[in-house]
Amino acid sequence: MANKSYVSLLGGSMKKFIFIVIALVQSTFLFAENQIKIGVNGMVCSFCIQGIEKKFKKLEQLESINVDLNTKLVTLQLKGEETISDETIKNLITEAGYNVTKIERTKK
Ligand SMILES: [Cu+2]
Repeated sequence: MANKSYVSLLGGSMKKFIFIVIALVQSTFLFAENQIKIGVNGMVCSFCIQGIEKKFKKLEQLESINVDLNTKLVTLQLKGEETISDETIKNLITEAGYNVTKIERTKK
């Protein structure tokens, strides 16, 4: 019984509070194009994925990386308003032994 009233007390105001916090956090990232999709030719297997992931995981701007063999896309999610130059991306992909076909920058 005590538990139930505690939860219902939190319900309304807590939800509103969480909503505001989420809205604020999202707005700070609105202007950063911190998702980068890179078209990469030559990736065929899990070793290719590992090789590319290894190269990019050295970058401190990186939040996460996804390599998709079907779409031939490497998707980088960067932290906050961090960025990585086209030159750095091309160098890392080339060093790993592949070719960049396109680079697209979007907001998360
Ligand atoms: Cu491979």
